[in-house]
Parts: sequence; C-alpha cells; structure tokens
Amino acid sequence: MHAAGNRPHAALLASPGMGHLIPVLELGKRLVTHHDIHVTIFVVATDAATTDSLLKSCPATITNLSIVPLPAVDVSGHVEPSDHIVTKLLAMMRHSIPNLRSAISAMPTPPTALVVDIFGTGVFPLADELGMLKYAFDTTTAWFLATAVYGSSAEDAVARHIGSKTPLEVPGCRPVRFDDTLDSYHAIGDRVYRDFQRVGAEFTTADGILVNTWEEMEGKTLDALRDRKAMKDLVRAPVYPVGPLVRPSPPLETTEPNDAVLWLDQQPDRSVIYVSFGSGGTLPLAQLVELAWGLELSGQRFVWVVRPPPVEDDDVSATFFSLGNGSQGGPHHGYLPEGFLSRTRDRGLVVPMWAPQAEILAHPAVSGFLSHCGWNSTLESITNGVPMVAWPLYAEQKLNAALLTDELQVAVRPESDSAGSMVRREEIEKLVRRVMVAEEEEERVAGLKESGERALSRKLKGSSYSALAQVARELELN
Ligand code: UPG
Repeated sequence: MHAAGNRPHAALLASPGMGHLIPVLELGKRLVTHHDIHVTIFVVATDAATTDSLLKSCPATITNLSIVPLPAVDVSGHVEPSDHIVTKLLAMMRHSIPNLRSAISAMPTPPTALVVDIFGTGVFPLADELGMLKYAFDTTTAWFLATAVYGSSAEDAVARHIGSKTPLEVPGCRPVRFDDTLDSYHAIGDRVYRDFQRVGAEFTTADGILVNTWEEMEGKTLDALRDRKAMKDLVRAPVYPVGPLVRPSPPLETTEPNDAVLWLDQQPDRSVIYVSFGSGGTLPLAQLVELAWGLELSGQRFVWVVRPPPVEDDDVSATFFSLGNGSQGGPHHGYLPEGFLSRTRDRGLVVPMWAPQAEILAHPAVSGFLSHCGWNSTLESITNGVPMVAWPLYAEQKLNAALLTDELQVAVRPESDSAGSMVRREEIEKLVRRVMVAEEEEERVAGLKESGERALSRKLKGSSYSALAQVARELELN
C-alpha cells in the first residue's frame, strides 16, 4: 500500500531500438498524465544520437516521469558475433539485471511494479526477487502475442507449419500463412528460435499483458486471448489493449523546422507518398534501384528515407553514413539509378537515414505511406488517416502486413516477381499510383483512426483508457 499522497511508482524497462523505446515512452507519459502514476523509465543504453535527443526531450516536459539510462552491458562472452539480433538483445536485457537491481535499490521510493517490453521478459526474476508486480508490454499486435504464446507451447504445430508450408492455426485467431510467419519460425533448431520460444512462454508468467492495440482494431484476437479454454489456459494473466500509443506530432523535441517538413509545406495537399522502412530496415541494392525506378515511373511526389544497402551488398555504406539529413549529395549516385535525383528533383525528396516521421505523416501534403509495417509506423499511419503500401521486411512485419491488407483492408501489398526475390518497378509504379487514390482504403483507415481516438479518450472512458486505468488501480492496490 502507499502512504497518503504518495502515487504508485512503476518502473518501465525499454530495450534498445527506437521501435521499442518510442512506445515505452508513450506508455510512460500516459500513465503519468492520465492515471497519476509516478513512472521511471529505465533504458538499456544504445549509442544512437536520435535516441539521446528523444530521451532528453521528456523529463523537462512532464513531472513525475524520470528517464534513467542504464550502462551498456558487454554480452560478448554470452553470444556469438553471428547470433541473431534477437538473441543479442535478449542477452543484453538479461545481463542488465545487476544494473537495474542497483538502480532500483538506490531509489528512496522504489517502484512496486516492473513493465518490460517484448525483449525484457528475462528480467522478470528481478521483479519476483524484489516483490514487484510484473507486466509485459507487447509493442506490436495482439495477433503476434497470440502466435508467440501459442507457438511456444505447440512446437509440433510450428514444425508442421514450417515443414508443410501450411497455415499455423492459432486458436480463435486468423491462421498465420507460411509466407507471413514470424522470422524466428524459419529458424527451428537455431538458438534464436529457442530464445523466441522462451519469450513466448515468459509472457504468460506476467501479472498482466499490455498490448499496443485496441478493441476495434483486433477485437476477435483479443477475445481469443481471453478465452482460456480455447487457449488451453496458456494466457492466465489479464490482457490489456492500451493503444494506439504513438508519438505526438510535432514530436516534443522538435525545435526547428526540418528540411523535409519545409519541402512538404511547398507541395499541394494530399499529393505526396512517404517511403520509409523504419529505424533499421534496408533493401538489397538491386531492390533499392527497382524502388527508385518505380517511384520515378509513378510520376507521384515522394519523400523517401533512404538507407544504404546491407554492407555485404555494397561497399558504399560507409560513405553514406556520413551524410547529414536532407542532403541530396553525390554518394547516392553510387546506387540510385543514374540521373534519378535530377529527373525527380521537382517532385521528390531523398532524405538519408532518418526523417521526422511523426511530423511527416501528420502533414496535409501526405496521403500515402510505403512502409515496412513496423507496428509504430503502422499506428502512426493509421492515426493520421494515411493508407499504406505494405512492404514488410523482417521480424513480425509480414504478420502486420497481412492484418493490414487481408483483414483491415487499409493497405495494398506488392507482389514479388515469379522468382519471389524482387518487387519489380512496374508493380511498384502501379501500387504507388493506386494508394494515392485509394478511396476505399482511405475511408476504412479514417474509421480506424476515429475508433483509436475513442479508445484512448478519457472523457468517453474509451476501452484503452479504461484498460490502462485498470492497470493503474492494480498498481495502487499493490
Ligand atoms: N522513425 C522516424 N524516422 C525515421 C525512421 C523511423 O522518426 O526515419 C520512427 C518512426 O516514426 C517510428 C519508429 O521510428 O516511431 C520506428 O518504429 P517501427 O515502425 O515500429 O519500426 P522498427 O524500428 O523497425 O520497429 C521494431 C521492429 C518492428 C516492430 C516494432 C515494435 O522492427 O517489426 O513492429 O519494433 O515492436
């Protein structure tokens, strides 16, 4: 129990990567501003400058929210350089336990609950040791959660799904097609597969599971997760849909107008497609070239955040990384088609590495988003009423793309060529044109945007607001 006047104190733990840090920050802000919880966000250190600027923006603006970077941990003795990024992240999180223990123990009013993201469930033993409530925060869909939890208990079913290329039947949920399955299911027998299976199992040990979705978005899947009989009692903890939690626009840290936003200011309303593959997505060189041609042939206005192809693909990466934001400089010529920049100069902007996405998607000039379907990008698109071209790359992104196209029908999905290895320029041209005039998708996305706003509304006591209020009550009673 808490002394009178003392707010419950929750610790949130963010794993490395903007895709996890952003939703954890937004969850923290909401707990403080809507539910009067005192929040400390612990961030497992990464060295990205963007992460730093994001973190620096918060403490000054919201009281009762503190952000504490944890020192970087050396996991080189526990993972191989060739191990999958998921294995490395999980190891980093587990080996952060001593740092987190010291940080929590040194606090005058220690937190009584620990909320971790997808990669942080290995830290739950610390919550048990310190007598804290423990919550898992799924920063992607309920469908992912159901698949991961079910898959962790049904290894035979996963093996059949992969071996026979037949759908994985997750009880009560849309079946997962082989082509859309989770990356780690393609790695049966590898360490990353075992690690991922453990995460699915650890999720079920939480006192509660928060998901960045909402009832109207994934009602059927949420019902399935709550159906203990169908899920064979796998998910005993309450599941709380608390989304859509997205970065506000303009982001709090924005102080100066950005080149891309200034460029958008000069374009007609609803005339630009935004193209980006998230915080880490890259395309092989040949695909990058094909995308450039597709954009050019479409004749549409575009803002394209370009990242260098994977290093093994092309040795221009090192040069590219040194470019500043908004530069249209020479090194692009290393892999964009000859003359592309000059031919598209009057209607396209190429931004190296990073752009203020939340602001771009909220801009009236933008009416389409070609996206890798990372869940934050997806939510940012939906909450701005922007239909998508779904171009998933890795992790659970194909699952997200299937949800957006087959079920919600707010996105169109390109088909690969007959060899299945590449999306050709003609297909890109066609879909880019299509999404810019996609009236039906636009209507549906507008409906989802509205339902998301209602879900979060405090005044209307929306479903996501009420779910988080329930979590806040549990923190209060603990
Ligand atoms: N972002 C920018 N500018 C950029 C690129 C990204 O602001 O130039 C922001 C973007 O607005 C978003 C975040 O960075 O808020 C990226 O998040 P997301 O779209 O989810 O992509 P990833 O960083 O790839 O996210 C990881 C996984 C993804 C998963 C997500 C949430 O790759 O598959 O859905 O985490 O768990």
